[in-house]
Amino acid sequence: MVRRKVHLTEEVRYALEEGVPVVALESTIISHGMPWPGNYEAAVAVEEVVRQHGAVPATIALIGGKIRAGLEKEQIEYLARAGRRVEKVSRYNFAHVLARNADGATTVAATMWVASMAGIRVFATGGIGGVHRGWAHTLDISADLEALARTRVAVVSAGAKAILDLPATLEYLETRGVPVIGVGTDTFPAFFSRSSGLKLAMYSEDVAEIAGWVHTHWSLPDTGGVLVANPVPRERALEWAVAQAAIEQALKEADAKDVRGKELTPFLLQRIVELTGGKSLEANIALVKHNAALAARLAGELALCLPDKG
Ligand code: PSU
Ligand code: MN
Repeated sequence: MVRRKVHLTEEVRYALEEGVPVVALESTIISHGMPWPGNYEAAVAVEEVVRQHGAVPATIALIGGKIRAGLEKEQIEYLARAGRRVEKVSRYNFAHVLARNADGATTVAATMWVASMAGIRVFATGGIGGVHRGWAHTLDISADLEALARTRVAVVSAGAKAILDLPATLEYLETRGVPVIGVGTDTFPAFFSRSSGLKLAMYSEDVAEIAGWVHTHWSLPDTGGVLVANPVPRERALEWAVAQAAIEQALKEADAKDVRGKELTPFLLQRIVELTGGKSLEANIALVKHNAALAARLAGELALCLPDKG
């Protein structure tokens, strides 16, 4: 059996060979998470933030049946323009997209998988998927949580998306052995808002200290990912009440229209952008950049802990 190879750009290949810090970035947020042309501008800007903080960005996607870590600008533009015409790829449909030589925008779950195949240890996103509200009826639990349980990658996110059942999401992460580390906060961030009010067991402001914790986690057998929870910058945060009102409304509409499964998250995010007059999109872009900066610094610190991949 030949193992599928991950196609790297020159920049990413060189960085991985020479031990330069690398930060993985996902592509579902480009094709399904934000509208054109802001999605293209944001994706390119996020890559730039990673570079400014001393790491090489590796945006991950499936293009033409190839697994790619590191994209050319034209490829990012293609994913941004194509939007929903590009399949949203998680782990369950990853092989199906490859086998058809098709294109896919990778979710957090799929991006973590590719990052780990390529030897990339740090990944920046907006907010991870999690346990959906009403999970007891739908059993809708994002594959992102299973990926965090299984795959050794540190994911920097602004907590989980506020459209979710956040207490249940934290419970699930605890059950599956995933450390959740707050950055400068002892509560779980709620994506558009800085805090959900839910207490975290671990937090620090010091990136080197966080890297040390991640490194120690990976020195133990059978450990998987780590969630580094970095709150949205204060000046772009939505007020809790404003965010909740938009979320409640969007959830009601999704229910009325029977939007489910993989369509649910993109639908809710898009409606919330409309309902907040674009404020949630500004928050989303700001928090992804903020996470990218932290991820680059974390990758730098981890490179000091892990001279060769570990
Ligand atoms: N966070 C964002 N925008 C997004 C997503 C997360 O700010 O578009 C995407 C991620 O790719 C995440 C996915 O993995 O939504 C979760 O989808 P689901 O709930 O269907 O697993
Ligand atoms: Mn789901």
